[in-house]
Amino acid sequence: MNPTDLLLVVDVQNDFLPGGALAVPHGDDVIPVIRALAPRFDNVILTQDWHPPGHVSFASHHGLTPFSAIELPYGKQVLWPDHCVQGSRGAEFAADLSIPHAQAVIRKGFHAHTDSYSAFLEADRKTPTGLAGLLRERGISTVFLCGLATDFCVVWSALDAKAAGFEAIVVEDACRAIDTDGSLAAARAAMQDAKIRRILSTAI
Ligand code: VGL
Ligand code: ZN
Repeated sequence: MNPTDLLLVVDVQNDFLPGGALAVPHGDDVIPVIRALAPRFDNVILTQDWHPPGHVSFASHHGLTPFSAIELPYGKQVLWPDHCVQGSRGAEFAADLSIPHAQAVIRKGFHAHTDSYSAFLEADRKTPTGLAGLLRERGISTVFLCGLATDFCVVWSALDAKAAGFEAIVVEDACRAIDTDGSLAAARAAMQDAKIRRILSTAI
């Protein structure tokens, strides 16, 4: 592929797969698609959801039910089952993901009081992860996104990639959604508004 293209593989971690703490329906279906796609990119970066125990996005931290929502200083926060705890097996990449040539791993959500769906900017919408700078220094212009989950970490990362000046293209058949409380429809509308292209892996 073009040396200015990057494949961003979002959160393909055990906790988002069947049997995991925050299992995305059919989340494991993305693995063969991504395995076929990744070797075609010179540049691949993985993201890893990476929360400390007791993270502010965990329902258990608030004594509330998972998939409810609260207002935090930075806005609405959906509350999740405890997931992707730093160093846990659930936080590890899917064993059969196998992308040996991936060049970097961007961990996110490691600040106790702030979530980060986006690989670029935390949920306070101020704190950068450093990914935009990394991509700029490396001369990347187009970010292809795949992984989990379409309606949270993939869409937020795509919107922020676009806002940071990169072309953002979501590879739809290489993503799966959580779809809670209308989140998938909202994600699709947001991508359309932001003119983020959605393609199938067969078109690459
Ligand atoms: C994600 C919910 C909570 C994701 C991460 O990877 O989409 N969703 N943490
Ligand atoms: Zn998370």
